[in-house]
Amino acid sequence: MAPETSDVPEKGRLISTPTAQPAEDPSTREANIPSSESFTFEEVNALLCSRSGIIVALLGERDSGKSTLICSIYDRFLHGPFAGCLSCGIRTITGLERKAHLERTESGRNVPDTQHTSLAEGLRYFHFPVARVSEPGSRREVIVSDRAGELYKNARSNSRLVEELVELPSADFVVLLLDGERLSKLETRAGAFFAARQSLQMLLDCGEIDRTSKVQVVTTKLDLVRGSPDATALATQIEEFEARARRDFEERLGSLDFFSIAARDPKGDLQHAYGVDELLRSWLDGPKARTAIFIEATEPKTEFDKLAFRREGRGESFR
Ligand SMILES: Nc1nc2c(ncn2[C@@H]2O[C@H](COP(=O)(O)OP(=O)(O)OP(=O)(O)O)[C@@H](O)[C@H]2O)c(=O)[nH]1
Ligand SMILES: [Mg+2]
Repeated sequence: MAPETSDVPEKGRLISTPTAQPAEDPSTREANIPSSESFTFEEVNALLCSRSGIIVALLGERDSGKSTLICSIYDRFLHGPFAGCLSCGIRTITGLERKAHLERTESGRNVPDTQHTSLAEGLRYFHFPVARVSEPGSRREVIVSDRAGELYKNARSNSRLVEELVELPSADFVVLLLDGERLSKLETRAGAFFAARQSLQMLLDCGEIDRTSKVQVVTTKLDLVRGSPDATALATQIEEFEARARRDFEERLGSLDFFSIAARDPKGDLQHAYGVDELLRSWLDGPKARTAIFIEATEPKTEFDKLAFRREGRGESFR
């Protein structure tokens, strides 16, 4: 995958805090969304009442690479166009910079890292407003959720916790990360495949995903997968996992697609955000249109609908 600009962060290396920040977006002032660390569920709702957006719910066990994926999108946009798009006014720069701190030279580290997301941080959303380079008026708000992997792990064995995953009903894409590091080691491989299958099964059984859901399973840390001592056998096992998941789940979902990424290969063999451009393009290609979410005074279905319904005084709390 060739870089789209020569000014890409050096492969896998620590990078300095960039001085060029994405331009402020005046239109978000109209929506009354202040610049912030990250967006809450309510702030995303307010933003998407007035504009077209795509909500991506990132799911995955602890250390599967959720936060690093978010940081890699941010880093690539700081250095120019990415995935055929320009960034036009990220509002959650403070939170993204904080997330990216351990990959900056200023952190004093020798190798880049990402800080573990704690349960106490709850559900947070990060904002990537983008426009296609070839079509500057094509602005879309891409909003990506992040939270601690512990909750997803705990929810696999406790279906009552699934109700806490409020990001799911509103998501245009449910993106389940399959940890490439766990796959690369024989002792953790079976557990990683099992966790991904069990997550899909549980979300379907609880009705959190259904025939309207676009689900993407993303194998992360492709550098480690390819560097595994039995890389050929592992590649076959990943193919078998995907085929079985298609057989068992595809008919019950809107779509089921598979991707591989290396958001940050510390050795630098793979380009920074390797494969992430393809993922971002897929989000821009296939969202539900969401210009104004609440038009009809019908019973709300998604969490965002329910919240707006309550705010407008149109009904009781539904969940
Ligand atoms: N080798 C390699 N390591 C990666 C890659 N992406 C992420 N990592 C590492 O994987 C570890 C976990 O990444 P995180 O992004 O913090 O994972 P997370 O899913 O956010 O984890 P929680 O916050 O605990 O839920 C970090 O040490 C990252 O540096 C990659 O592409 N290649
Ligand atoms: Mg995290």
